[in-house]
Amino acid sequence: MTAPAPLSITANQAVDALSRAAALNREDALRDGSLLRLPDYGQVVMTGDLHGHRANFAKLLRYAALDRTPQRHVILHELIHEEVRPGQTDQSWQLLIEAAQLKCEFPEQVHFLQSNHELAQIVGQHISKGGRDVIEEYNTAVLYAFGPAPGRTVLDAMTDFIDSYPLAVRTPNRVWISHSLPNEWDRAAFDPAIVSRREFTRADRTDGGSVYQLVWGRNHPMALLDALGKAWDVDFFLIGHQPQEMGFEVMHDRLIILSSEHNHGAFLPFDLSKQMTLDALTRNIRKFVEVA
Ligand SMILES: [Mn+2]
Repeated sequence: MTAPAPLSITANQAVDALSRAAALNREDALRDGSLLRLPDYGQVVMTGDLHGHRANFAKLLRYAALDRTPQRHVILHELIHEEVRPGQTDQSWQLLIEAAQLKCEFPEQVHFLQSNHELAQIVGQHISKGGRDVIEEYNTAVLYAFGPAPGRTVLDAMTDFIDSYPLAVRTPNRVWISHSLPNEWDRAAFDPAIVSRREFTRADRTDGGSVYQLVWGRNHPMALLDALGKAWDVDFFLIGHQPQEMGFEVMHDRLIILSSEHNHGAFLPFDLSKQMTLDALTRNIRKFVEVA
């Protein structure tokens, strides 16, 4: 795999793309509160976490061919905070800017979902991975790339862009799409109607709040899926968040977990007009390695 060329962009161009993409997210015609309701025609491509994997992002775009397929939607989430080797810096900010540019180019087809790493970036909640503080590393990398003062304007535009993300997608053929789902033990405190709101408080977005629970949960037994399926009137759930060595996992006849941040990463395209089964969804899973 060859690494993509570094993004060549000025701070002003980055701020412009991020600000325009944020406005487009907020004005999305499909948006109902913080839920995107996809139409009953065309196709959607759900991905797993990308964590700065620009080579897989490039493959996704080649597969999706958005310019030639105007009824196809692509769902992106958890684009930032990449796994770095010692001596390297986090370059995932490049993917966030590229994705914002893509939204500007295809505003009706490209959609974002809130994720825990991106949420942490905007509430300033520190995440430690292997002794590293990923928020600190990310901010430092942006300031280094653009210079301290312009870098600060880029970071501010990134915060506003992430703030504009919806929380979930619902398809007319009864599929729920979000970064994750709340934990079973959060079920009593979690408010499924959080997705109908547009504005969130700090309490909603930090530990104990429903936005936080939606993007951070990792324990989704059958009973939880049954309860959420009723609350949201859906049959199946597509999420990311939990790393999958082989790109995906299928659970409880209702849930598929995707991950897109490595060479065995996967994504899932499906038709919005056809009745879906878990088998049909599972058969549609594609590997990035299959895409030329
Ligand atoms: Mn996550």
